[in-house]
Amino acid sequence: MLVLHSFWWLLCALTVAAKTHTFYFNATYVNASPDGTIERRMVGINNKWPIPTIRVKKNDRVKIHFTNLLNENSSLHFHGLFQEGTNAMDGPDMVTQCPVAPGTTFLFDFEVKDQAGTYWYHSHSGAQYSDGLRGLFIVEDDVPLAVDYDEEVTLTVSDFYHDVSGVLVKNFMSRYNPTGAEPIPQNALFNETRNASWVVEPNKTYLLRIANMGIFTSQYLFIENHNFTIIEADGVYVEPREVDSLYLASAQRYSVLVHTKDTVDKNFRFVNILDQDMLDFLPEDLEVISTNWMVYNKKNPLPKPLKNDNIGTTFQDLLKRLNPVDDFYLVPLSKEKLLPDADVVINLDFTMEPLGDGVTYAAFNGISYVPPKVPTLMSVFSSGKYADNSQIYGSNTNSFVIQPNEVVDIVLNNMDPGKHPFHLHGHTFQIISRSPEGQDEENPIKFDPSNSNHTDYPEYPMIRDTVQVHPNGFFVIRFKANNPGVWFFHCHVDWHLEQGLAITLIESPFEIQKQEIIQNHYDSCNRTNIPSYGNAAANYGETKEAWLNLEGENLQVAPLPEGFTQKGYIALVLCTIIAIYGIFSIYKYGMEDVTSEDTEAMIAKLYDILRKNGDTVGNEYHDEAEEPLT
Ligand SMILES: *[C@@H]1O[C@H](CO)[C@@H](O)[C@H](O)[C@H]1NC(C)=O
Ligand SMILES: *[C@@H]1O[C@H](CO)[C@@H](O)[C@H](O)[C@H]1NC(C)=O
Ligand SMILES: *[C@@H]1O[C@H](CO)[C@@H](O)[C@H](O)[C@H]1NC(C)=O
Ligand SMILES: *[C@@H]1O[C@H](CO)[C@@H](O)[C@H](O)[C@H]1NC(C)=O
Ligand SMILES: *[C@@H]1O[C@H](CO)[C@@H](O)[C@H](O)[C@H]1NC(C)=O
Ligand SMILES: *[C@@H]1O[C@H](CO)[C@@H](O)[C@H](O)[C@H]1NC(C)=O
Ligand SMILES: *[C@@H]1O[C@H](CO)[C@@H](O)[C@H](O)[C@H]1NC(C)=O
Ligand SMILES: *[C@@H]1O[C@H](CO)[C@@H](O)[C@H](O)[C@H]1NC(C)=O
Ligand SMILES: [Cu+2]
Repeated sequence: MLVLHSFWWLLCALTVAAKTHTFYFNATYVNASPDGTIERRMVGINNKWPIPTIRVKKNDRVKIHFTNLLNENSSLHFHGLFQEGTNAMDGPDMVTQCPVAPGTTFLFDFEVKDQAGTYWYHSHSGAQYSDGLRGLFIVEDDVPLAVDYDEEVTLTVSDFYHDVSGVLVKNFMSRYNPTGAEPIPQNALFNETRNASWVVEPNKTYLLRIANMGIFTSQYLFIENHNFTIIEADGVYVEPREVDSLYLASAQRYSVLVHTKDTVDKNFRFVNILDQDMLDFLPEDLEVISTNWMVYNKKNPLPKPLKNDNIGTTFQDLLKRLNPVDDFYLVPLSKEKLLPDADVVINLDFTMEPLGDGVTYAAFNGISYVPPKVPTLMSVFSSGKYADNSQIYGSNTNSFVIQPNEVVDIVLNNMDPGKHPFHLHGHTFQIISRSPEGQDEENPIKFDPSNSNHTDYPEYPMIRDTVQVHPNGFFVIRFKANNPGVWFFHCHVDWHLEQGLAITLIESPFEIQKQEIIQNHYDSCNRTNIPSYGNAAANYGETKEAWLNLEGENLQVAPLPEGFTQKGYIALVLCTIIAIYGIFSIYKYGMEDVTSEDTEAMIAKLYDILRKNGDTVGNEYHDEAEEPLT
């Protein structure tokens, strides 16, 4: 009887503890000057920017009445939250829902359930989060952390553009950008500003929750003469690891402990640095180093900002002195063992190339993701017994159907010389293999399935929700299909997502059908004039044939004509550009003024690509090209 009593008491306590947090969020335009150089229009919430940090406890319920008062579509995604049983609340446009149209309200309503750590939320409509619709989402654990600390502090880093995302995407996805060069940010931000001071007390241990909310660039982060002890990555507790710096790709998070010194006689630099390897060219006026300060005593002077020309050494040497952790070697505190061999292996070869409209697209196995006519989750709900046929989700959505509890490997071969952080919605995953950077662009390091066995893989692989692949290298990630839902897997460089670098996992479709999809979803589709019934082409009928009929579906642009190589295409555009030198403003990407050095750097880069491949720049491409490109 006594035992029973305490059981009920405990249950009661747990039930009482789970709280509902209700928010009324109006998405509104706000003028702000994050980097202190220009004022621009940001996307804020309730007329404020930066947007609020959401802080809840494990098992709490969250209700966000999200009203779009912008003149563009919007949405919210809660990055890293599993949305167990509430797939419809995950947020990405055309994957789990229709966009939230201007003037309408969408209710995001879900329980956080059994997960805790540092997460974030952001728009999942186009590249809109680069306009500022991005904030932290912290889930506190219901038990105290195993580590001791005195105070918790949050910190975000991000990249900042002077232009709004719509303009950036238009210039980026253009035939006049033949190498697919991504927009170059104008500044690196620290806590959404620059030149910030973090005032600390001596002899204290701080828990810093850190997120890279940038849209493109990975960043290095360090405090002079202080170390970080990593205890969490992407919501996964890890065995404590002391490092002198961090490297955060877009969307990655860490919790670290920082112990302050006993004395207050000096202040220190707190520095975040854009990974300039990711930038296709370096404008003269771009400061990749952002200096902020850890302030022990306001009366003492702040050390000078680090600049390329005053670091007493070269920038590359500065980076060489840093030893950020290689996240492959972090060990989850849970000591979760390597999952058994995969039941399903999804092989993805990733390339970038121009298609027939001259725009550079990203593709997995030659297929560039194009959103379907019906959000994929709506197709699951409307297709009944045909929901486990991957074909109904379209030929351009890279859709894969997964059965309950299957172990899935995603093998990603990066045939591109860039770094890319990949994110899987609805899951964390084990990183079971990752190659170093490939040195030969013509021969990327590919995963060799015949040369892999258990002993090659870590016993306790690192687990997280966003992982970067090295240039011309590969990774293999593994997870168990224990969370029914339509889950997006995509590069978190949103410029690349715009280029189509995504796949769709339809995990346990018949289990998804048992979930709820609220009327609000259908209203959103109605307001955006998007059908909410049918296959990827919005076709349906009584028969299987009707569901397999994809006539009218959205497809990628046709390829460049036969015989047209990428190099040839670049040469063509280069000729055109040189001919019409004056229109170089298309490369400015929002810089106030384009110096001729920038222009020359871009031309040099284009020439370099051609030379490296032994081609010469000639006129021979002109004639054939005129036709297919207009
Ligand atoms: C940071 O410092 C730079 C250089 O002094 C200045 O141009 C900029 O306006 C400052 N930004 C902010 C947000 O304080
Ligand atoms: C959101 O906007 C509506 C309409 O302008 C207004 O009535 C409401 O008070 C706003 N809500 C908040 C939380 O600012
Ligand atoms: C919102 O999305 C729909 C569907 O893609 C589109 O037709 C509509 O033009 C968009 N609305 C705005 C304001 O961009
Ligand atoms: C970053 O900003 C948050 C919110 O304003 C603040 O609480 C926190 O102390 C700041 N972090 C640092 C390191 O200054
Ligand atoms: C620092 O704090 C610890 C624990 O609070 C204390 O034992 C120690 O004496 C302090 N050291 C100094 C130099 O204040
Ligand atoms: C930081 O960690 C490194 C390696 O663990 C160690 O050698 C160094 O002394 C530490 N530095 C500080 C300031 O604690
Ligand atoms: C399996 O891995 C071990 C350790 O790396 C290696 O020695 C062995 O040759 C591998 N076996 C196969 C069949 O690849
Ligand atoms: C939206 O709702 C109206 C009224 O119920 C209906 O007539 C219309 O067909 C719907 N539009 C779409 C795209 O579903
Ligand atoms: Cu990418």
